[in-house]
Amino acid sequence: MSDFDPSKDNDDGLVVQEAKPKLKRPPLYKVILLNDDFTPMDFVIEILMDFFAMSEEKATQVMLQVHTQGVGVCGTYSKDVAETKVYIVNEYSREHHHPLLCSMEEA
Ligand code: TYC
Repeated sequence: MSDFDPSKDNDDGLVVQEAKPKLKRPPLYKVILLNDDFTPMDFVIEILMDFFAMSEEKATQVMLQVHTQGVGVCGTYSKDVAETKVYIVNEYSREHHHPLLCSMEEA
C-alpha cells in the first residue's frame, strides 16, 4: 500500500536541494581585420561601412587602427553571425584581388 497521505507533507523529513540551472550564455566572437601592405585604405573603409554598418568616420578610425597596430575589431557577434561576416569579407576581398584578411576570436 502507498504511504501517501495528501494531508501531510510526505517528505519523510528529507531536505531536497534543487539543482542549480546549468545554463551558460553562448560565447561571443570578435570579428577582426588584419593589416597587410597592399589592400587600399579606401577598400578597407568600404568594407567596414558596407558589412559592419559603420559611419565613414568610424570606419576610417578602425582602418587606421588596423593600419598602425596590425589588428582591429569590426564588431562582436554570436558565433554564426561572426562566421558569416568573416566569410563574406574574405570572399569579397578575394573577388577584388586584395589580400585583406578577416578573422574571429572569442570575445
Ligand atoms: N596597410 C594598408 C595600406 O597601407 C591599409 C590597410 C588597412 C590594409 C587595414 C588592411 O586591414 C587593413 N594600404
